[in-house]
Amino acid sequence: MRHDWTVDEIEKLFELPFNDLLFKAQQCHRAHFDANTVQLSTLLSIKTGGCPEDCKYCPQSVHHGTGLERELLMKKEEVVAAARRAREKGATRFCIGAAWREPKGRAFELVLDMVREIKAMGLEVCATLGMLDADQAQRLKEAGLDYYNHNLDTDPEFYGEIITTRTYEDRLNTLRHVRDAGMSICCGGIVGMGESRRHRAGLIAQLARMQPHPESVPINMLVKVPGTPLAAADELDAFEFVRTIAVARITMPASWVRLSAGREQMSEELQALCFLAGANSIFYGEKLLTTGNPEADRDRRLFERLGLQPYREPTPSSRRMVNAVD
Ligand code: SAM
Ligand code: DTB
Ligand code: SF4
Repeated sequence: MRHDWTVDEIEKLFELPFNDLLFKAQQCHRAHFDANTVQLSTLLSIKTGGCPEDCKYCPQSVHHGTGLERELLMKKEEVVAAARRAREKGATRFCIGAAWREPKGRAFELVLDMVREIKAMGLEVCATLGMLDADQAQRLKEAGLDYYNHNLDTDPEFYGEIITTRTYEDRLNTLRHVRDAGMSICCGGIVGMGESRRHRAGLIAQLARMQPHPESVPINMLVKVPGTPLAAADELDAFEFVRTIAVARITMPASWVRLSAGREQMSEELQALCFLAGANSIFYGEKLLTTGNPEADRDRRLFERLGLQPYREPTPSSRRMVNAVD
């Protein structure tokens, strides 16, 4: 497994003829995974809106007038009931998200309780709660958290255009704490924010240079939410999105690459191309955090039409598929 990718090399992958790029991605995918299996994670926003950070893409920031209704931290019983429904529908991982800069005080204790209960249901548990210190990461691990999601979002050189209230270094520090605590990392980014291809290559280089690679790599297509500064961002060419997935697959061949936000706005044919490019994980269930996602029934029908199988087993915290070598 390589961890020394340069931005130039990755940009060259982006420049390949589409068919050559997809062929290469398929080869990598098939060397490490069953190419017809897709992992399903269900998201739940346990604390919505009112976030002090200024991420330009995000409907939950207090800095943007999106009209989103703020909600307090959900009760554990409601969260556990949602996790049970997700499990019944076939998800193997439940991911709880909170619109916080970082977790604090009693709210953090309540989240630890939620993690324990969801874990006891036989689901994998993921959380995305903002920045963590070393002690918080350790406590989440002890509560049974399998994955922590914390995205780099974009290239370090473009980052300042998107977020000013938290640095790239802050993000890398949180990821370090998650790794040191022994949890798996879910880390990716967003495309379609007006960044260049070079910036997309730069984001993938940051991820692919991590050692080990993040076990899960969400590639989000910007969801343009009215009221956010990026609401009128130019549409990204759909093939460029597929290329980004393919490049993530080639550079991080044994990671789960997630076709993440933006599926509701995509045709099923485009989603099929993403699976062909090596995406093997999705968010499953009618809602992401605050925006929509395809209905579960619709995804099940799509899987049937494509002969895709949901991955049935929880994927424990280390790398886990056929032939994976690191
Ligand atoms: N507040 C925490 C944080 O930012 O670390 C956790 C929740 S935050 C909403 C999780 C991720 O969702 C962000 O890092 C970003 O990549 C993604 N996201 C948020 N809004 C999005 C949008 N409009 N389109 C695509 N992805 C989005
Ligand atoms: C990730 O990379 N994408 C998810 C998850 N991690 C937490 C969130 C997408 C959010 C899309 C906008 C919303 O629904 O608020
Ligand atoms: Fe807050 Fe996370 Fe949204 Fe940024 S992405 S505004 S940190 S909820």
